[in-house]
Amino acid sequence: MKVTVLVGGVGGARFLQGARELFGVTPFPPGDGDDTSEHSVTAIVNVGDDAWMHGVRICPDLDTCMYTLGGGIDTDRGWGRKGETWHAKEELAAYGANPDWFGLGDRDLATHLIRTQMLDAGFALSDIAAALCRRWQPGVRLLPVTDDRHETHVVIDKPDGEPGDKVAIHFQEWWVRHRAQVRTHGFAQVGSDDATPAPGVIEAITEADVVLLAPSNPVVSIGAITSVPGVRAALRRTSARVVGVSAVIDDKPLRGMADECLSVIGVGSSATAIAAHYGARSANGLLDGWLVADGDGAADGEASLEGIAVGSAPLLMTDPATTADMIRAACALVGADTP
Ligand code: FO1
Repeated sequence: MKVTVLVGGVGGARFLQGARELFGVTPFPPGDGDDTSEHSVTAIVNVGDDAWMHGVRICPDLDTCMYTLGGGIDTDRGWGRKGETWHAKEELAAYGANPDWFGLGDRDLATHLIRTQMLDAGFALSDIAAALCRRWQPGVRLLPVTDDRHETHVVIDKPDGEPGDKVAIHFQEWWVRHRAQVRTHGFAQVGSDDATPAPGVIEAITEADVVLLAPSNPVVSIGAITSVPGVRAALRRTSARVVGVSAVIDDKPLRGMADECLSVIGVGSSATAIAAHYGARSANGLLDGWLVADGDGAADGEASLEGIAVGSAPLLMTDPATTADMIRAACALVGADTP
């Protein structure tokens, strides 16, 4: 089977651990002769969180997936490297260098330095991701949704401004510095006006046997991915079945601030509201199937989910085997056989 997964950061990485477990994929990139599995898993990864800081390019969702699948992640934080030290961050702060609110780890810094050097040498982000993965061997192919700049910026009330004054800040500042605790008016993808899908992204969608939307943030992860021109159209025309997994349990997000993001765009934080937001493929939306947590409302097939096969399963990704069961249930919803 060819499996394609749209993912963001922490939740997406855990979901990919389950996909790797279920489909038994061997280390990528293919062609090294050691790719013996009959299945392949390609992750289309959000780049909206990406940022230039202290002169290096940071790609949080790509790195979180790479480190998690490669065994280098700090499992308590869910991001950055285990065994991390923060000397460079402390030294930068001692010079008064900004930003001082972002956790730039010493081990993590090496990844950003390699990536920045390769960008400066003219390599595309997707080539850089493949090169970094030769070290980490994630087993899943990690593809940035675009090689172009497509950052998520957030429109907020201007701090210390006049009433009504607004300013746009980078998603990382909103997420890390402000923890979303500022009046927020909207999100915008900033970068190249003509961002295009990275090489292999459209094929990964149109040639898949099944496409999964991971239980990542529906707005700043799945939404940012599908905002890249061409991606939504590919999802609508693929012969694969497209099934999403709810990012909430008991209508509350598991991590991150999905509820904060959803309320900004006027979407409720329930499994039903998120599915209605994604829409049914039969009605110009994204979904053929929608897996919700046991007990969440959408399981009784509310009218707003017309055209979407809805099912329920335990959604807490406590370990790869449990996540594999969840993915098996999601695929079964749309008649996609799994091992
Ligand atoms: N998240 C935080 O909450 N605080 C941080 O200081 C922080 C630093 C950081 C450094 C590298 C990296 O790859 C991720 C980092 N994250 C941090 C997570 C990052 O903000 C992600 O964008 C979110 O986890 C959303 O996916």
